[in-house]
Amino acid sequence: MSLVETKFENHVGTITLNDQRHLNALSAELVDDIIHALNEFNNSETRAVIIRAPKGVKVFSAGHDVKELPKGTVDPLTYNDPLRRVVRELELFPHPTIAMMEGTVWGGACELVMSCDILISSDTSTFAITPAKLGVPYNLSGVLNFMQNISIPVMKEMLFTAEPISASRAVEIGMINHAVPVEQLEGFTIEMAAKITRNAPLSISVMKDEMRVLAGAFPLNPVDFERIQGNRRKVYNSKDYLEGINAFFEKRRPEFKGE
Ligand code: YXS
Repeated sequence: MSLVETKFENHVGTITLNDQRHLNALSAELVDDIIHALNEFNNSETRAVIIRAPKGVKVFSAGHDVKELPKGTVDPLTYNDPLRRVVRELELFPHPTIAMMEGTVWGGACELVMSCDILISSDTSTFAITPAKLGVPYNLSGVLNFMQNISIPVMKEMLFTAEPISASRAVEIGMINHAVPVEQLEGFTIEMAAKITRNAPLSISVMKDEMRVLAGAFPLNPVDFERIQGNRRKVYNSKDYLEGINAFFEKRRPEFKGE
């Protein structure tokens, strides 16, 4: 059984993440279902896709499925990690995607929604980017993704404190487009999608691709890349990484020693 529900109406596809037992944690299974749904909507009838959770949820997504994170010696965020795969699919998807967020958005789910083109949340939603809480060495393309949505000082604050920020602050800093009262969220999002569907889809598609290519046009020296990968390796081989994961499951505050 699929962990997402899909609907197609008025040229707009809707993908509802529906693994509520696991707080929509981004397991490989949920990600595969999202990617499958995106592929189904990748046709000329589609003019926009909405990604949402069921009405009334407290948690939009709890982020990466921590149970699926390796316990040391293996890079937790490789090229083929579920989060990386779904982020790439969203970035390359030719039609506009709208993240419609009710509830709290955690860790990797922040990156998932930032890989959508337009972000609309309820005014009670919060956003937390959490690698430093778990000791995870976030990867370069993920950090670049955050840089494209958040100014560097605010991004540093979010990454270093791992504390949630409110929807109103997220709008203020330009991280999301709109925060609206929860009872208006669906109508507001559908209206935004309808405005998009009335415009020229080919023009929109090419502009989306242009923005993606330009935003990602960062030259990176191979020596720097190898140095960063080596330093990331030290992080996922560290005692702190194991402590972060263990503390998560033991429901306690981690004690990091920098080792
Ligand atoms: O105790 P049981 O077995 O029922 O399990 C609990 C939680 O352990 C589990 N759970 C998760 N399992 C795997 N991956 C997760 N991300 C995850 N989050 C939660 O679900 C069961 C119910 O959780 P519980 O009792 O805490 O629910 P709650 O309603 O009191 O609180 C909801 C949350 C979302 C506030 C709370 O579950 C929470 O703080 N979850 C972790 C949020 C988080 O830090 N996510 C980041 C995941 S790591 C990630 O995304 C990237 C790798 S990174 O950090 O690098 O960006």
